[in-house]
Amino acid sequence: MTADREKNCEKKVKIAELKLNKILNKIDAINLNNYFISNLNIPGSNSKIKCLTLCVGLKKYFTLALIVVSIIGYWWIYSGALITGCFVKLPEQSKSLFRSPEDCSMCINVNDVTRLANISAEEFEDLYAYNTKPVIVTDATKDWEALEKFNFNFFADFYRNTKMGRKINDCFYFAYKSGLNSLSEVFSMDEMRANLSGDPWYVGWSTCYEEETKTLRKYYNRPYFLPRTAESDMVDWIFMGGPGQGAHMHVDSVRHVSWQAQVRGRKRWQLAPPPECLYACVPLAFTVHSGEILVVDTNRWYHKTNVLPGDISITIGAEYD
Ligand SMILES: O=C(O)CCC(=O)C(=O)O
Repeated sequence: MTADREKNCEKKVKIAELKLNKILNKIDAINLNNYFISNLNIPGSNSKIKCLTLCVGLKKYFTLALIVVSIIGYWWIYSGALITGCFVKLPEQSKSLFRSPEDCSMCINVNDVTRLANISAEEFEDLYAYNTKPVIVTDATKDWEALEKFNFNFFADFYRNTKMGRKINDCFYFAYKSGLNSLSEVFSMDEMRANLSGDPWYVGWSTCYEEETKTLRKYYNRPYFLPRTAESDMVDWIFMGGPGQGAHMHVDSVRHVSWQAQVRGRKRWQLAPPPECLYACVPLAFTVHSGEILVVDTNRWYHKTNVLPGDISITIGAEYD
């Protein structure tokens, strides 16, 4: 009886070993690279082997494709980051979602905009240059040629004939609701629209080449009231367009406070405190007339503009530190 049992047991162990071997063989067959190499030259390989060979081949291509895609993806993200300084470009509107909360002392007791004239750079520095109360200086563009020369055709000629290395569509550009997607589209507009008789439009752009900024700056000066030590980058902003148009309510994430000279036309500004200060502060609204310069921290005040009826609106602006 015991001998029988032992035999039975041995049989079962053998069967188990056989099954295990079968499984191990299968696993070995799934060791695809070995399988591919060992079966590649077998004449008359059956269809299963062919299929496995094909799968292995595909697997190799897949691995290769994955490597190529990873390299291209890495290069794309990295080179983008080198050019723009960031890895992910956020849509303009989403930037305000990620700003840090404001200290509401920036807007408490600010109930209106102050108009100033004949103010020294020292006094301006002490009282206005670096605080958050918006001010308008009314006498700072008196000798600016821009007031006379800047119009749609001036910029159209300037950018069409530019020989200063600026490609017309380089730098920042804002189309707002114009449907004009680049500066070249702006300056290929038909005459009727350019004269504000067709579809309304409003656009903004920055200069970004030293030569371009230098050439434009021949038509306007550094505002006389800016602190003597204040410096500006070689980047200016230009906003241009017709009545009823303007920038939507937004907050900027530029580096510094800016001055904005109304070279032509009149523009209504609405400033709103940041949402977290809505109960502590009041919104402001005022008109900037031709020849006046607004100084405002657009990184802290939400702002919206609207060109008033009449002439085309042209604004030149720059940041200062
Ligand atoms: O001048 C305008 O219409 C818009 C200005 C503006 O939005 C800005 O400077 O951030």
